[in-house]
Amino acid sequence: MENKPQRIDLHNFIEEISKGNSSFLSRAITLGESTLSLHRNQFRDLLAELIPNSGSSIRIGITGTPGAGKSTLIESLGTYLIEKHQKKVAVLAVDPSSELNHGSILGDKTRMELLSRSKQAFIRPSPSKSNLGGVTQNTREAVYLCEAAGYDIILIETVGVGQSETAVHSMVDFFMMLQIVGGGDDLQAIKRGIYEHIDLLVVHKADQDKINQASHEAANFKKMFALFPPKESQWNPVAMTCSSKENKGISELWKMVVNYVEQTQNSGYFEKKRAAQNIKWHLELQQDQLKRFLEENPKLNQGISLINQEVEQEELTPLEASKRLEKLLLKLFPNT
Ligand SMILES: Nc1nc2c(ncn2[C@@H]2O[C@H](COP(=O)(O)OP(=O)(O)OP(=O)(O)O)[C@@H](O)[C@H]2O)c(=O)[nH]1
Ligand SMILES: [Mg+2]
Repeated sequence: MENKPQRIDLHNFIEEISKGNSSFLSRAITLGESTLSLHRNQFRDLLAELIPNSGSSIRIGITGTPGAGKSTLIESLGTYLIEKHQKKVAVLAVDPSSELNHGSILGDKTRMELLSRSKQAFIRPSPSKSNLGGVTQNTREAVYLCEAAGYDIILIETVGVGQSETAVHSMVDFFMMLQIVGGGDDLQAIKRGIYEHIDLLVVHKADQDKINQASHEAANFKKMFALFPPKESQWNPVAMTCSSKENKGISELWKMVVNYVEQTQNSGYFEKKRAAQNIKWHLELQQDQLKRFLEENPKLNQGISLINQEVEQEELTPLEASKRLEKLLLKLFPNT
C-alpha cells in the first residue's frame, strides 16, 4: 500500500528557511512541485508565511541557444558575486525538456563546480515536468522561497527555444541573452522578437583570440538596438563582450546590472514591473486552482468519462459532446 502523504511541520520549515537552511529550502521547493492536494495546500500556507520576507533580491534571467555558455557564465558571475560582493546566490533553471534530457542537469552541475561547492550558493535544476505552465509556476515560487532564505541574487537559466524564454522574462527584473562570438545574427532570435525584450546582450566566448571580432559584433548589436523604439523602462539595451572561461567582462557585466537596477528603481519602473508580474502570477494561480478544482470533482470526472467514451464510439460528435459538457456543468454548478 502507498504511504499516506506526510504533513510537514510548517513552523519548523518557516524557522529553518528564514535562517537560510538550504536543505529545508530544497525540501520546500520539492513540496511545491508535488501534485498532491495536501502538499500543494501546505505549500501555499508556507509560501504565504514566507512571502513577506521575500522580494529584496535582484532576479536575473539568462537565455541563449543550447551550448551558448549560460551555465559557465553563471558559474563565473556567481563566484564573482560571492567572493567580491559577499552576496548569496541562487541558481534556478527553466527547461521543460529536462525531463527528456537528464544529461543537461548533470552537465549544469559540472559546469558549476565552484558554485555547487559554495555554502553561499544554492543550485536547483529545472523541475522535471513536461508542462511549461507547471515548471514556470514552480520556478516563480522557488524565487520567493530563495529570497525568504536570504539569497540576494537569483539567476534563472533558460534555453533560448520555445516558450520558456518568455515565461522567464515575465518573472525577472533583468533579462540577458548570450550569443556565441562568430555565431552571426541569430535568425531564430530575430524571429522570436526576443532582441526587443532583452536588457543586455552578451557576445560570449570572447576569449583573447576572438576579442576583436567579438567587439565588432557587440558594436553591430548596439547599432541595431539604437533603432528600436524607446522602452517603457527607459533603459537602452546594452551589448558587451564576455569570456566566462577567461573570466573577462564579468565585473563589467555586473556593473551593467547594478546600473539598470539603480536607474529603474529611481524611475519607479522596477516596482511597477514587479507589480505587473505579481498580477500575472495571481492569474496563473487562479487558472491552476480552477483547473485543479474541476479535475478533482468526481461527478464532473464521471460525466466527462462517459462523454469521452461516447465520442470514441462515435455516438456523439465533438460539438454534441461540448453541449453535453455545458449541460453537465450547469447541473453541477446551478447558480451560474
Ligand atoms: N571558449 C569558450 N568556451 C566556453 C566559454 N563559456 C563556456 N564555454 C564552453 O561552452 C560549452 C557549453 O557551455 P555551457 O555553460 O554548458 O552552455 P549552456 O548554454 O549552459 O548549455 P545548455 O545548458 O546545454 O543549454 C562548454 O564546453 C563550455 O566549456 C567561454 O567563455 N569561452
Ligand atoms: Mg546550461
